[in-house]
Amino acid sequence: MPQIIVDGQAHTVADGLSLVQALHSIGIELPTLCHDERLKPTAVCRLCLVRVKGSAHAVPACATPITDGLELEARAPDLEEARRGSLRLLAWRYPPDAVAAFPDKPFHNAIQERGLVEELRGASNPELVDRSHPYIAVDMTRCIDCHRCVRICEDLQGQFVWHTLGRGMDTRIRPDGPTLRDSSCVSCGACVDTCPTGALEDTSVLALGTPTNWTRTTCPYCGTGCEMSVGTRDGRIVAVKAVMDAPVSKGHLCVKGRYAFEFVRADDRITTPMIRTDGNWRLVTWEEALQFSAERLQQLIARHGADCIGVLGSARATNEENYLTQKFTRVVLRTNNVDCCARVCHTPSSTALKSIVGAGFSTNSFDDIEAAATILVCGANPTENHPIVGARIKQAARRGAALIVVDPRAIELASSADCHLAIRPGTNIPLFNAMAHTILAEGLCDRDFVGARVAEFDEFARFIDAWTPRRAARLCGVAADEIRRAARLYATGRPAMMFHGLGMTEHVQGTEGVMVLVNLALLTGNFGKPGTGVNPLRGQNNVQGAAHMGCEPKLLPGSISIDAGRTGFEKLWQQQIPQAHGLHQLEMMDAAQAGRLKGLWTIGYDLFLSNPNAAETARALGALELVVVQDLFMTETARGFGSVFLPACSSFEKDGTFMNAERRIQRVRKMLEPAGDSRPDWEIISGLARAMDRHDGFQFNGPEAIWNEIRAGCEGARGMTYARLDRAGLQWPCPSEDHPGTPILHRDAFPVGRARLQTIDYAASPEQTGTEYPFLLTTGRSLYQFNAGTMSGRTLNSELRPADLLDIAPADAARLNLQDGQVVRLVSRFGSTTLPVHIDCAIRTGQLFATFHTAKSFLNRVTGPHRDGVVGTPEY
Ligand SMILES: Nc1nc2c(c(=O)[nH]1)N[C@H]1C(S)=C(S)[C@@H](COP(=O)(O)OP(=O)(O)OC[C@H]3O[C@@H](n4cnc5c(=O)[nH]c(N)nc54)[C@H](O)[C@@H]3O)O[C@H]1N2
Ligand SMILES: Nc1nc2c(c(=O)[nH]1)N[C@H]1C(S)=C(S)[C@@H](COP(=O)(O)OP(=O)(O)OC[C@H]3O[C@@H](n4cnc5c(=O)[nH]c(N)nc54)[C@H](O)[C@@H]3O)O[C@H]1N2
Ligand SMILES: [Mo]
Repeated sequence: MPQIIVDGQAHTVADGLSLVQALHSIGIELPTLCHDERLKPTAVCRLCLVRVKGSAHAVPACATPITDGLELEARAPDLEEARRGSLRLLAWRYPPDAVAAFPDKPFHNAIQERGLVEELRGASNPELVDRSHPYIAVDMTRCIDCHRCVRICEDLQGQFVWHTLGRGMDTRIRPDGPTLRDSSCVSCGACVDTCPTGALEDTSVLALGTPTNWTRTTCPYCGTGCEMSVGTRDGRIVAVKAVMDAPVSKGHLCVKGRYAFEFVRADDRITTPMIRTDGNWRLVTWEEALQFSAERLQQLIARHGADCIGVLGSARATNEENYLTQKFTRVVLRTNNVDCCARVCHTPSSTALKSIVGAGFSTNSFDDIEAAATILVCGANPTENHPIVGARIKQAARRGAALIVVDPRAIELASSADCHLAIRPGTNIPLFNAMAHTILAEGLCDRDFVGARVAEFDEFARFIDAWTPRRAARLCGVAADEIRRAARLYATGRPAMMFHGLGMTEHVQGTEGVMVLVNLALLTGNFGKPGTGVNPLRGQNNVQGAAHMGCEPKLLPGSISIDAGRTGFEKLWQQQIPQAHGLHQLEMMDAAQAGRLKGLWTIGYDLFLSNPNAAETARALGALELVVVQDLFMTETARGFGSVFLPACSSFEKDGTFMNAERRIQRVRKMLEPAGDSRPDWEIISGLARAMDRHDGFQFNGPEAIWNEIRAGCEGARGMTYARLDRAGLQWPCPSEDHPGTPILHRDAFPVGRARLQTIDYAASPEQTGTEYPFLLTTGRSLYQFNAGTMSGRTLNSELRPADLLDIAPADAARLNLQDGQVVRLVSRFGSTTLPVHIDCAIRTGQLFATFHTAKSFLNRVTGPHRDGVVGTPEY
């Protein structure tokens, strides 16, 4: 730890601090109006000037590195006088009311501490006020030209919203549109976070006041796993801030984490248990709801056997809750019919990875983005769906990493890419086989890696010989030369990292699609090293955890097969695990239609809205005798088919852990009391166990006790105590309390020994275009809304994205004489719906793309019945 001498006194300061941070740590607060630790110092405000011994001029502390023995003056009278002078210049045009309203802003602090409040002379100029944005209030009368907003937008988010206009004293910072609302702003709030004055402010703070309490937790939206600090006041969330030392988000958040929290207090949140009789919901007590559910489950089991019940865990709930869900299913209901929405999402990824390398996880970490020389993004749209990952990839590309994007649409990352392969949907196999062909044909394999760790190379080489880029080009619509170029970039720009999404998995060849990606990484030795690997961008906050905790018909907690884990878990639970194979959730729907499944308990999963081919889902759900829905809101499943509603708590109202896409277990912390009579899912499950006369094994005094049972059952969690998870979490596996967790898997070996290259031929989807159905529709997401929209749809995000849209190419729109925004009827072989069109150059002629975030458009009325051949994931 370095020693520094400040104003004649010696101090030992922590390693790795900037000088500004070091001075702060010893109680010296220098005003640093232009400085933010997330940005490179520009030293323009010159308020943090210090005098280093031996140098003639004062230097800005923000740009001065710490060296051991550094001796400096920080509070000498002449330095203080210079600071006063600079602040005075800023003060004369700054409005005093801003300081009174928000005394804690850095600039306001600096003014007050130096007794300069009297010198504030500015007045608010309505022309510089912009209240167009639902979350961000702009008043550029309060701007002091520190340019932090401009720089953070560029250097953290990779957006270029803020610009300097005008000259001299009339210089103003403005968004790149007429208003902030109509600019290229993606509403991440980084500019508000960094603004040292009142120029940029959260509208929620203006309306509800500054927070009085801050709680660190993990974001409830996607699988990136950003940690955030939630500010509350009078029992209500009023603001969210990024956490600087968060391992994934590193002081950044996206619009959902930062702003989309108001759903917790939505008026239509269901907070009392309900039972439906003769079509009408009736409010009941918890005792009645649990007793009723227990009796109905017991009756059905008595009549039809345990396998007539299915249970769906929630990718939105905690690990502890999903662990209890599958334990309840297996030992109380006595069936393996338990699954979660990983099935419709990344089960193909985990299955492909598990079968080839032996572990069904992302192999690397988000920190590898900065280590990779090449990044290949396939069938994923990170700037909208995993925005913090997207921003990090954009910054890596700006710094010179090669970027390859394989996506039918010109997604935002395509504009930063060295190579965008606009593949025809459903043809990943030919394209990636042809890339493998090129790698072999041009001698770009990593011979050493293949020789040491890969199996069946010769068979693969014979097979792949036929997959020439020319042959693939005819199928996938990408020119042969482009395929070769991408293959060369990926194979020679090592280390090369891959990210993939649903454009790989939600296909009839979804699992096989991921397998052909794994082939590429094996051939080029891109495993087990920093900046490499195959990395599925997992969907929801805890979808990785839900499946990993055993909400999977064939797997027990820790993702081990029932055969391998049976003895251990039977001992831990003091109960037998049923022998019969469980059904996955689409098989449950088939079984319901066939009359074999009679009851379903769905926890935090709106399957009627979210599963494909809604007419079929409706027939299945309609055939059930009991549908228990446990959610925050009246989902479409509950509205259409629910028999009992058990109101659950959101993650702001309970404790526990989530597991993100890079296998990181992080803490979730309660900062609000449960709304109304709602309860945490784990308590509801324990309550239902009690109602079914099962006390043993379901009595816990809190989530930590459940977690400790998980640690007892799973070797990979053994070293992760709640105390160790407290900040930043730990990455699975972490087998002992002195183990640091595992950022990179398969460093020296694969769990399977040698990994086998896969020879996979192309099988076209049965769903093809023709004269009657000329358009090929794919469905996906948009930045501002999240999945079923139950949460994001109950926030001001709905002002930013009010409806689902059908993206159509300009040429097709012109041919059909469609105007932007016009509502159209969309008809498929399976159903129809109506929604507005959006004319979009990012999409090719003959293709359509729609989001599925609202019940109003109910996109899954038009999606079809085709499924992945290995694990049943729908072809969305
Ligand atoms: N804002 C927001 N973020 C989210 C979600 C959300 O609803 N909203 N949902 C979360 C969830 S649950 C998930 S699973 C993730 C999903 O995140 P992504 O995997 O990024 O999901 P999609 O938006 O469905 O994007 C899939 C991409 O695949 C492309 N594609 C379609 N067909 C093909 C093909 O045949 N080949 C290739 N190579 N590409 C193809 C599409 O054009 C699209 O850009 O996002 C999570 N994050
Ligand atoms: N057309 C089309 N359809 C798709 C897809 C697609 O690409 N295209 N993608 C599919 C994919 S990848 C996914 S993951 C699914 C997502 O489908 P869903 O899982 O239905 O969608 P989510 O919005 O994630 O909602 C889960 C539910 O959890 C509730 N919830 C939130 N927190 C908690 C909690 O702590 N406890 C409980 N009990 N409930 C909670 C929410 O209110 C919400 O109703 O959609 C699938 N559907
Ligand atoms: Mo998902």
